[in-house]
Amino acid sequence: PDPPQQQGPMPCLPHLPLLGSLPWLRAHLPPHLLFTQLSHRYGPLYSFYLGPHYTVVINSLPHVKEVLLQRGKDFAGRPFMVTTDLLTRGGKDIAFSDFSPLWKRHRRLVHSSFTLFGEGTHKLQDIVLSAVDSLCDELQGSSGAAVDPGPAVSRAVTNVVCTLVFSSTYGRHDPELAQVMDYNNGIVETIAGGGLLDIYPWLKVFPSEVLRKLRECISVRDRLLTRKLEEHKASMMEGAPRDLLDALIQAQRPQGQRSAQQEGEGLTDDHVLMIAAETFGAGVETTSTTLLWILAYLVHHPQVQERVQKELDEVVGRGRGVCVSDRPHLPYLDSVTNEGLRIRPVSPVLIPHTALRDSSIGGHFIKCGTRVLVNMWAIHHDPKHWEQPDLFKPERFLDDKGCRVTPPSFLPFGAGPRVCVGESLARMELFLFLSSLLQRMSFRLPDGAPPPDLQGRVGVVLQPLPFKVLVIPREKGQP
Ligand code: HEM
Ligand code: PLO
Repeated sequence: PDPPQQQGPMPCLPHLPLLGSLPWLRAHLPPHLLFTQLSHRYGPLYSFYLGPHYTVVINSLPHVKEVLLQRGKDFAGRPFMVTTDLLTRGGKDIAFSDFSPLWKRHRRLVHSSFTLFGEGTHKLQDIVLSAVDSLCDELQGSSGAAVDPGPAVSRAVTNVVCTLVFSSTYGRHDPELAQVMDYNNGIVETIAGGGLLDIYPWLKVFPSEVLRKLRECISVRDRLLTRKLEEHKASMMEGAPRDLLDALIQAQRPQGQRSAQQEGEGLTDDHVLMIAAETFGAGVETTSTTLLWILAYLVHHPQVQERVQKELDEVVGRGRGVCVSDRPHLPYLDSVTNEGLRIRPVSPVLIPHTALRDSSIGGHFIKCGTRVLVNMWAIHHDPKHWEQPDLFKPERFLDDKGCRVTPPSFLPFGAGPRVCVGESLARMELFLFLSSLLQRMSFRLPDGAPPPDLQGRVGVVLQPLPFKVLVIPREKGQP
């Protein structure tokens, strides 16, 4: 049901010509915390001006439902931003592209290609399990020394996505893998550093260190991907796509199935490259960040770790590897994953949305073109929906019989027309990585080391700071 009609105008922060509300937004807090704090003063729905751009911030569940679901189509646009425009060759991707019939077709195409290459097949499971094996070897090789799991986890996740997107698997010291991880990190660092540039696009006429670095990373990415595209075009077999790149190339060609052909309409080489690059980037950053947050919380909560391992021992044992079909029987592990995604959402403020037509939120008129920021952090930490929201308590996602429950205020992948296209892929990966790791080893705080920082650092995703763990191998065979 719609929330009651609001009386009076929507609360708005003070604003000046040109600067808008920026002088009032200069807190020493990351955006999701600042927006949450402002909601205590202005209420859950308020607005401000980012320079000239009128922007509405959503901090409560009924309004989130209106914007993403009930009137999802009204709010499925994306604003123009200098950095993402560079990254995507003018919006030839999925995530940062504004709404258009072409975008819609391409989004559907990506979705169906994922089904081909992962969900529902054994392929993804095999790819993940082989990456997990090398990750386990690498972590267990630390032989009693404290290690930062970050680089090894990123490498493993990068390898999975490289296999899915362009069938490359890399050894630990492969220079191409290092190059891929390097440019990706560079983009992650700069894409959110465009703050002011994205508000005042005319600033790009001035030299900018951020834009210089971003351009450099993009050119490394483009060289690598263009080579992959040429190789794929030369070696691909009709009707037998090996990976996402093959599936996209196939959709470009007039043969293909009728539906795939229609969806592939207007799919230029630029689109193929941008979609592949984005799947790759999204696949790596989100999954590795989530895994590291969960490891950090498990080190803080050894009793949770033990309970996951007890469940694994009972359901799977230690004599064989975990597989996708074990997932329905491991509800506690799923609840730990969910609690990780709740307490530290990868994207605490979703990618900005824009109103594609005149619409309304909470009974307030919203003009076409308005920017809408969905503060998912506020929803995931709202004491109205969560008891002690700042505590890590996986049991929230289980009922008193130990069966899964998913509260409506849990939306780590967003919802509606712009919902994440990688959710089931991500969930399968998270499951296979976490279960295999915890089946084979435990993670402890090294003697004398500080516990992992849980505040993290915000960029385009909310990442944990590097931390060290002690890896303790568990016995093979039955417990
Ligand atoms: C969009 C979360 C993994 C591809 C999004 C959005 C969120 C999200 C919150 C934005 C929704 C919005 O703007 O309203 C996550 C989380 C992940 C994850 C928490 C893992 C833990 C992945 C993976 C892929 C992926 C593995 C691809 C392989 C995308 C794409 C979009 C997107 C392409 C843009 C959709 C659009 O704008 O239409 N994701 N994601 N994500 N995600 Fe994910
Ligand atoms: C990560 C760095 C890559 O080089 C480019 C890239 C593409 C897609 C982005 C991703 C980055 C960060 C996480 C994003 C994803 C699209 C959806 C996902 C923003 C910038 C989330 C969590 O919303």
